[in-house]
Parts: sequence; C-alpha cells; structure tokens
Amino acid sequence: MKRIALLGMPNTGKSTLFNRLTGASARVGNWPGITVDLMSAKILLGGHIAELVDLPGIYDLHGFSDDEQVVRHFIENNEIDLVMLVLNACQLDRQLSLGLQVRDLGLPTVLMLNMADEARHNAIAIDTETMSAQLDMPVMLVSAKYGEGCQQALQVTAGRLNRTAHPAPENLRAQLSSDDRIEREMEAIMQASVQMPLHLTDALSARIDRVVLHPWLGLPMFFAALFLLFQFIFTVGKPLQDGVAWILGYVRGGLLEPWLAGAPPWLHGLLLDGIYNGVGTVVAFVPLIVLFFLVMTMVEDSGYLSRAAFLTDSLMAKMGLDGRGFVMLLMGFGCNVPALMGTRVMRSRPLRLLTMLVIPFSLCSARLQVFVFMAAALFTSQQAPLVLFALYLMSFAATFVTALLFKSKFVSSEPFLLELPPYRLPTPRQIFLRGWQEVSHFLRRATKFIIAGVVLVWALTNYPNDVPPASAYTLAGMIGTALSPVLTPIGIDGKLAIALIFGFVAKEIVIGSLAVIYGLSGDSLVHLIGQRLDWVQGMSFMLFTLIYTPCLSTIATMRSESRSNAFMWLSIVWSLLLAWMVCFVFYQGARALGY
Ligand SMILES: Nc1nc2c(ncn2[C@@H]2O[C@H](COP(=O)(O)OP(=O)(O)OP(=O)(O)O)[C@@H](O)[C@H]2O)c(=O)[nH]1
Ligand SMILES: [Mg+2]
Repeated sequence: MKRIALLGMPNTGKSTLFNRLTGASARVGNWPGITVDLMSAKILLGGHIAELVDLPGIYDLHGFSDDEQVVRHFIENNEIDLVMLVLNACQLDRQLSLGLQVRDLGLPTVLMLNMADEARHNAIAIDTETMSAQLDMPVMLVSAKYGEGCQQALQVTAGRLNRTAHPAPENLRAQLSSDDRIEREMEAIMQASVQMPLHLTDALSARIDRVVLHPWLGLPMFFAALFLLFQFIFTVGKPLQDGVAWILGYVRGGLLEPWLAGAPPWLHGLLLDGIYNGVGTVVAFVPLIVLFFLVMTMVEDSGYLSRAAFLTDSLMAKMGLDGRGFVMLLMGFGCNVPALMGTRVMRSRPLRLLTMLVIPFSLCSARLQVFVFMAAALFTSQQAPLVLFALYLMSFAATFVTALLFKSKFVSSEPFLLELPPYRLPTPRQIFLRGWQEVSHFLRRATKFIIAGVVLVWALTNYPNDVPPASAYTLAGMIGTALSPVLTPIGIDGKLAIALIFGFVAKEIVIGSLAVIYGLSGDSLVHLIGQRLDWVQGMSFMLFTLIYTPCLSTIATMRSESRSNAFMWLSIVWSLLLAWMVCFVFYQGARALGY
C-alpha cells in the first residue's frame, strides 16, 4: 500500500483537506496546533488503496518542539511514497521556505496551495504552471474548505503516485540538515510566479480586531461573550434536555415497567433502577452536549482563540504561563485530554508542564453535566446560570492559584510569537462533522464507563442482600462511613462520597451513580436531591467535583505527555488537596455565616 503524508505549516488546512479527501473527521480549528498526533485513513486513488496521514503542522523541518519532532520522526522512520505539501496561498512569502526544504528531501511531492478562496479575495495571483516548473513538482490551487479543485488535485496525486520510487532513508536523514540556499531560491520563485498586493489588508478582520482587541475593553468583552454563549447554551439546551428526560420516563412507565413486571425483583432493579436510570440520566444530556460543541466549533473556527491568547498573554505571563496556555484552558472546556495534548506546541518543558498542571482545572463538558444537574436541583432557574458561570470563574481561579504557587518550580522564558489568523466562519459541513464526532465520543464513553460504573454502584448499594438498599449497612454505606471523617467537614455525606469515588474514573458517571443510589431518575431525582441537600452542601459537592482529578483518561494523558510518574502524582495529589481545602473554607465559612 502506498503512503501519502500531509505536510505543511500549522493552520494551513491540512486536516480540512484530509477530511475532505477521506471523509474522516479529524479535528479542525482556526488556531495553529490543532493536530498534535498522527491520524491516518485509507482512500482509493487511481485504482489503488493508499494511506493518507495527517501530520501536525510544522514551521520548519529542523524545529525542536514536540510536534515538530513527531513529524520528523515520522518522516525518518516510515516509507513515504508521496508528500502532499499544503501551504497557505495567502502566505507564500513565508511558507515557501518549507516547500523548498521538503523538495530537498527528494521525496515525490505535490504542492497544494490551499485557501484559494481567500487568495482570490485578497487579490493574490499565482501562476501555478511557472511555479510547478521552478519547483519541479505539480502545483495545485485548492480550497479544502469549499472543495474547490480537490477532485483535480486527487487525479494529479494519483498520477504522480503511480510513478514513484522512493529514496533510501539514509539520504533523507542527510537531507534533513539545513541549507541556506533556500532563502535566495525562494525569492526567485516568488518573483516569477506570485503577485501579491503590497499590503495584505483583510479589512473585515482588521475592523473586528480594533474592537475585540481594545486595550482595556477587550478582556471584559471577552468574558461577557463567554457568559452570553453559556447563557445561550442553557436557555436553548434545558428544554431539549427536559424533553429527552420526559421521553425516557414515558418509555419506562409505559413500556419497560409492564414488560418487566413478571421479572424477579433483582433483575427488575438491576435493569430499571440500575442501568436504565443511570444511563438514561446521562443520555438526557446529549442535546446539551451537542449544543455545547456546536458553540465550541464556532469559537474554535472563528479565530477568536488567537485573540483570546493575545488578550490574556500579559496576565498569564504574571503566572508563569502564556496566552497559549489560556487557549488550552478554553479548549479544556470541551475535554481536558486534547487540551493537554495541545501543549505540544510549546518548546520549553517547564512551561509545558506548568500548563499541563493547570489544564485539569478547566471545567470540561462532563463536569458541566454534573453542575447543570445539581444547579437545577438546588437553585431557581434564574440563579442556575449564574451559579454555573461562577463555577467557570472558580475554574480559572483554581488555575491561577496553582500556577502562582508552582511557577517558581517551572521557570521558562520561551518567547511566544503569535499569529492572528483572519476571522473565519465554519461551514455547516464542518459544524456537522465536529458535532457528530463529539456525540459519538460521548456515547462511546457512555458505553465504556457508564454502564459498568452504574452496575457497580448498583451492586454496592444493594449488597449485602438482607439490608435496606442504599442504607449505611450496604457496601456503599460502609465505604461512606469510612470516609466520613474526611468528608463530613466539607459537607459531603456517604451517598455523595460514592458518586465522587466513581467520578474519579469519569465524571459522566457521577449523576448516573446518584440516580442509582437514590433509585430515581429525571425530575424525581432532581426533587429528592433538592430536599436532601441544602445549597451549601450542593455547592461544596460541585466545588469538589470541579477541582479534584477530572478522570482516568486525563491522568493517563498526563502520564504519557509528561513521561513522568512523579508529575502525574503531583497533579493527582495537588488537585485532591486543593479541592478539599477550597470546600473546607467554603463549607465552614458558609455555616459560620449562618447559611
Ligand atoms: N477560507 C478557507 N479556510 C480554510 C480552508 N481550508 C481550511 N480552512 C480553515 O483554516 C483553519 C485551519 O484548518 P485546519 O484543517 O485545522 O489546519 P491544519 O493545517 O490541520 O492545522 P494544524 O493541525 O494546527 O497544523 C480552519 O479554520 C479551517 O476552517 C480553505 O480552503 N479556505
Ligand atoms: Mg490539523
């Protein structure tokens, strides 16, 4: 099988092209450094099956950051039959150097000048034939986002692929050493085949930036925008969620109950109170998750992330981090795992570690479910969105405290150059791809963790057999009692403790566990929790959930990305400690004030 590698600078649309050509759904975003790992898919090319590999973006074949090393390692250790080189047609003056470096590798290459639509818009004229002759490789002008030129590009690629013989890897390694002829040659090619206006003016982006990047209004506006987005998600998402919960309740009452009426009580309990309640409670959040990721896709693709990095860079620098760290925190709102991997773009190891240490405090979508649920149980519908927003602010606060405390241990001075990409609107196709990918991820986790977790919780709260379910005499009750010296001072009872223990595996299980522990789901569970807990206990539970270790996948990623067990343990122990301290201060403080 032939192998084709997609190579190019960050944010040039490699993953978009990859998705376009393979029908896959690699993650795309208007931020340099979205792809940090290899992703491959097979396509049919000229009658043969070929493997297309999407690589992280690199500025230079000789760079030092972790993702540049991933690419170099890949080139050195794999047989590549063809390089599909992707450059941004609007930035050839800067990007062509990578093209020349790649050509010098001696691998068969086709050059895709992507973003043809933006180039046209910016009145950039490119003579692809001349450039092709100068570079001695096919040059195609394409727009991966809108599909323009992609079919033709595939044909050219297929043609090129059929007459390749690849060079020996030793030659390749030799070629990877640098060469400064490139500079002069690049100028010659630009002269002959590219016409660019002297000043590239993206008038719209510039106009938006004048407002968005305002010296002192920029940051407040940024937080106001976040607030509005979340307000939007809940206003639209809550009724949808209630709708799904209603349907699930209806199915249970109208269909499953009669159907299982003759079953033995333990089977009835396990299936309905265990699996159905637990999983159903989680599934009710699917509409909210979809909506959340639709909004995330918009934000990520708009280019606003780079502005966020710009706005917060100096603030973050005071904490030993930089603007990129802030962007990773925002990405962590979706899921902490890709955010942790996104730190690969940082070259300095201390900076990278410090950023990785704070990312788990970023309030991910799994924790969001827990908070939406608890807030609905304990606060009015006017208060609930404010409580949620306060939790987001709290997540930043935990980050800041941690960074300030640890920055002297992780000192770095990596200069950070930020490129502001133009504002872009995602196409419906991109939104759909991303939305679908996130929902299937959510459902995969649901089947992997939630069913097993829920069954285990059900067993713990129902055994031994001869005691009342969920009482202090069950296994779960005993665990709760054992932990009470630590958890009572922060207002967390035995039942909540069980939910927290399972939450260590994945936060998606927390609400499902509560459903099983209380033997209720949907509205009745919300009501019961509203009666059993007061808002101070509920808030303490939410704070603990926010701050302690997010999930096993995060821990595993921490370990693999830092390649250090000590670092992983530091993160686990510190977050548990911080969670406990914050809850202790909050809970005792609130009680002392008479709440
Ligand atoms: N206007 C326009 N935008 C595009 C085109 N192709 C990609 N984009 C946008 O460019 C941005 C970057 O796309 P990605 O596919 O994530 O780029 P990448 O090269 O994989 O980036 P890294 O993984 O960070 O190296 C996204 O906002 C895309 O929607 C195009 O042909 N035209
Ligand atoms: Mg990519």
